[in-house]
Amino acid sequence: MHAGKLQADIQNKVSKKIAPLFSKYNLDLSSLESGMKWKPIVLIIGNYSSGKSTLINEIIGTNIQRTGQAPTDDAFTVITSEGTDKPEEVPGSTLINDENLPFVKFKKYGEKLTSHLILKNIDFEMFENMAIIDSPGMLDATTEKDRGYDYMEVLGEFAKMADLIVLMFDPHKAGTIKETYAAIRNTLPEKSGEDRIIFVMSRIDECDNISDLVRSYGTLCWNMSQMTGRKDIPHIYLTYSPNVGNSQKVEDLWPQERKELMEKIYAAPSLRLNHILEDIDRQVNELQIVCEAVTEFTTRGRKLFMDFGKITAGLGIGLFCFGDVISNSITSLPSQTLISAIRSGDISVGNLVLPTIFLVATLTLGVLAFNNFGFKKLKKKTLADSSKLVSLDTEYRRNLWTKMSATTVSILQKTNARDIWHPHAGSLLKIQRFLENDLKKYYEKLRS
Ligand SMILES: Nc1nc2c(ncn2[C@@H]2O[C@H](COP(=O)(O)OP(=O)(O)OP(=O)(O)O)[C@@H](O)[C@H]2O)c(=O)[nH]1
Ligand SMILES: [Mg+2]
Repeated sequence: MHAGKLQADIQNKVSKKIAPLFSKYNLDLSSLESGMKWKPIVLIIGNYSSGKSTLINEIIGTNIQRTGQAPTDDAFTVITSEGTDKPEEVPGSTLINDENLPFVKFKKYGEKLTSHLILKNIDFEMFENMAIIDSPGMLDATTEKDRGYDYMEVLGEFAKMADLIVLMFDPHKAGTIKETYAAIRNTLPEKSGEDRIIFVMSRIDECDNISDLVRSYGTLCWNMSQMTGRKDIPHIYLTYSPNVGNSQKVEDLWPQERKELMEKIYAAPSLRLNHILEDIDRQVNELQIVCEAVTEFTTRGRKLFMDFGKITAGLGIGLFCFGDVISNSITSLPSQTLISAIRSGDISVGNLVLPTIFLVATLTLGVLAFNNFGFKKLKKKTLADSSKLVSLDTEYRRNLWTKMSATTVSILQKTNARDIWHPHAGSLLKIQRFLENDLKKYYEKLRS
């Protein structure tokens, strides 16, 4: 199936089958929906002067971005091809108000960010189905505060949208990568986020000799192993810009992986569908665990109601049969009890009045007791140990629950006794069917 058609198909299925369930459980699907709306995105981040803009200029073949040795650029620049009939530059204030673009969510970061966001529309065929985002370079921790918006959080938001994140650094500042990585990593899907990031050490031509390069590389690996908590180091592309690098020195001495890096970037659009599916997968699994917990809670609620029901019904039947006997022995009323009427074979409607009142009153009291004591106690007990509502047998499920438990608790806090009759199990079934049938089918289509 053609990728565009498949994407439209997925989008349609999500909005029909899944979106209503997200709103039912008060979960936000907007990031997914806005992500599906637009083109594949490559995000270039890293410390200042690491060569981000130089790399972008090289890809496009013109000096669209300013470059320089000091911190040069303090804006997020989205570069893409929107068509020659569209303006060459679109300011952030327009971008954050355009519902057809995925930038509406940046409104909440305020005017300071908006004035540092811009879209550049270029006439370049490859960018018709792709956008590259150049970002302000990481500064050191003290200068970071001056931006007027939460830079790390914004970086995380951009990372969430991106199909490929190129994390660049140069040999002089190999140690500064840690914070950038931390800011983006926890915004990405648990299972596959790592695949979306590629690490690039640029400007290696500036290393005077091999030991210089090895030292920088070592610093980097050390920082990376601390960040990822893993001993294996992901591939680090060692590159320099052939346009500005000291090519005389480097040609034979240094490795050059610029070509592979470029190919990775060019191939980013093909990752888009896979990422959309991964994001859906992650968010629907989050929805599923919430729904599972709520379903379990209502099941417990119904079981408790049945227990109350059994006791109340027993008491009600007892009082229906013998309540008037007790009343007769105390007040001599009614003059003839139901039992004696049955014995004498002369039963009338009048004999049923008091027993029926007893029965109805007992049942009503039973329901009131459930609503005011039984259910409230169950709710309190459940909320005190909400993790028991779901099975947490795998690491994945435990992480999922850590992320979603607060949402679940806030849903349960709002429930009242009547909600135990809500058909949550039906929603859960729909979610499971979507994960097991629809989503699997899409993954298969993508692979074929
Ligand atoms: N020798 C050498 N210089 C490079 C290389 N790549 C970039 N430069 C130079 O390094 C400086 C910084 O490059 P930029 O592309 O502006 O870096 P940036 O990451 O965009 O920096 P900010 O926008 O400030 O965050 C410029 O003067 C470039 O000419 C390279 O591979 N080798
Ligand atoms: Mg730059």
